[in-house]
Amino acid sequence: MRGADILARTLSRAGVKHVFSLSGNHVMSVYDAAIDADLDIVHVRHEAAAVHMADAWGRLTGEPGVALVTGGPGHANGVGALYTALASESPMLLLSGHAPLRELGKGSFQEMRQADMAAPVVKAAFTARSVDSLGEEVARAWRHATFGRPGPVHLSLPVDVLEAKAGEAALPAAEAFEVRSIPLGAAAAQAVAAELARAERPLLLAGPALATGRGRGARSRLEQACGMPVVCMESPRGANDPALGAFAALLARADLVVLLGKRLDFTLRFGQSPALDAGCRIVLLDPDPEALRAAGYALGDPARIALAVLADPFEAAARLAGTAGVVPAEWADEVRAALARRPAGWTSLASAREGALHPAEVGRAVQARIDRAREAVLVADGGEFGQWAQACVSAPTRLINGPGGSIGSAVPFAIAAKLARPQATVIAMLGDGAFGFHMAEYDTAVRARLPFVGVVGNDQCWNAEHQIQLRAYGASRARGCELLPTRYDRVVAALGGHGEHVTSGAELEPALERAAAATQPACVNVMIGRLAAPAVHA
Ligand SMILES: Cc1ncc(C[n+]2csc(CCOP(=O)(O)OP(=O)(O)O)c2C)c(N)n1
Ligand SMILES: [Mg+2]
Repeated sequence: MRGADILARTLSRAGVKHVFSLSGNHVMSVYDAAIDADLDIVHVRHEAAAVHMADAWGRLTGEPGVALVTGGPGHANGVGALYTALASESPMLLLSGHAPLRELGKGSFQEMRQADMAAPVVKAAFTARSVDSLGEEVARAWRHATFGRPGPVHLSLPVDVLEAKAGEAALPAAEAFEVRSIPLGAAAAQAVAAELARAERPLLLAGPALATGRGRGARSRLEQACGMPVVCMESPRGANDPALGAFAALLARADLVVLLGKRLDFTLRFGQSPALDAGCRIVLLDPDPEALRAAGYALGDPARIALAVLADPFEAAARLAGTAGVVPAEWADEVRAALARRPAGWTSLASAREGALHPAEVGRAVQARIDRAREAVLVADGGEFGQWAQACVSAPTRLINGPGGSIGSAVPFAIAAKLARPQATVIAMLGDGAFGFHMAEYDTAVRARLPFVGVVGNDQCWNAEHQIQLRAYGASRARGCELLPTRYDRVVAALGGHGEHVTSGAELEPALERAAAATQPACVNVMIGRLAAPAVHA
């Protein structure tokens, strides 16, 4: 076998069926090997899209998504998108072709220190050293991506390693993909349960890992045990994420906060008052000692740390579900009510302007469509429109940009979601700015026959930044953030998809219906007003 065969068969042994990829000289042997290893290649139009797809796959399935790109510029194009996967704690692999080891230092074609370039945006980055160790190196990358706090791992694949020969013995055994967890010990679980029992107003906060498909089961068991929601925080807006309703006011009143793999970072204002009460005690459960250290440093006052324990968020949630008791019912009701709170006026919000809809109108129509679907995935992306989407629309499965706060990933996310959940209605709501990043991926969706519905909130603007200009510098200096009333629906139609253009409320529902029924990927291009993101107050 060539190294390329070992790689492809190792992935296949790990259970990989699809690889998100953009071709290149360095990896064509892997394309060849993929045929015999029965790996499907989703061939994209930009390497960053392949990384976003692997990210979405990781979040939805809990198994690492795999992106395969070529060396040098292909790798460089992909690296930027790892930022989002790292912040969202998404297990995935970026596999990049690489100049041959025998030519390093001589000026090889596309020679670059690829692992160094990826290092700041991954859990680990390394370069395969030999064909004999390649299988084990891939398995190690696989384990590392899911171990502890999940995240992206990079492995560079030198051409001469991919082309060298080795025997069957170089293939890793099935056990090589088993990931050991960091359990929450019984004594520690009892101690957390005791803290919870003592508290009057406790809160359970989860990081992005528990918001994924893999986290859902453990989370809901813990919710049942405590009689209270586990609050997933996966927005850079922290407690002010409009999807969390009026949660910020409640957080400020808590007397105990249990962080299940949730970082005590800027999203929690480092635990300081007034975001948290100055007397609020903190339980830190985290698989990463560095995160425990940073939390202690951010908090400043060791007396506020009730407990700090090294544990997987998944394991911790599962174990606590068996030990923790029910929290005071009145408080639990308050938590539920705060999360559900939306201003009463929202149900009737409508645009006052001819030819432009209110984002909340769009949200209501999408919610109605999602409610009629047997299974649905919601993707939200962009600035102010993305915030409206998150505030107005909910779905059993949701993918957002995450704490990294990067825009532009929605189209690749939606494509990967349709591949992971073929039966689901996949709807991506995204701003016109965000749409521009990866609109060429509609071509990928057409070729791969992965229909989804992209709903573009077209305000002809990078509105989130325009709103900053209005607030900080005044209307007369709000310049340079305009876009055009572009017919993105026609762009999608030109790529072989289905396009709808919506300029009035009456057109919206029928257009969404046709888009959802289309056999091709669809774009519903909705002209909207330039509204600031919503804020929900207590
Ligand atoms: C990769 C990246 N680049 C830039 C930004 C800054 N940014 C945040 S929101 C936004 C505007 C997005 O415009 P659009 O998608 O049209 O949404 P709108 O705010 O107009 O509703 C920009 C430029 C970012 N968050 N991520
Ligand atoms: Mg916009």
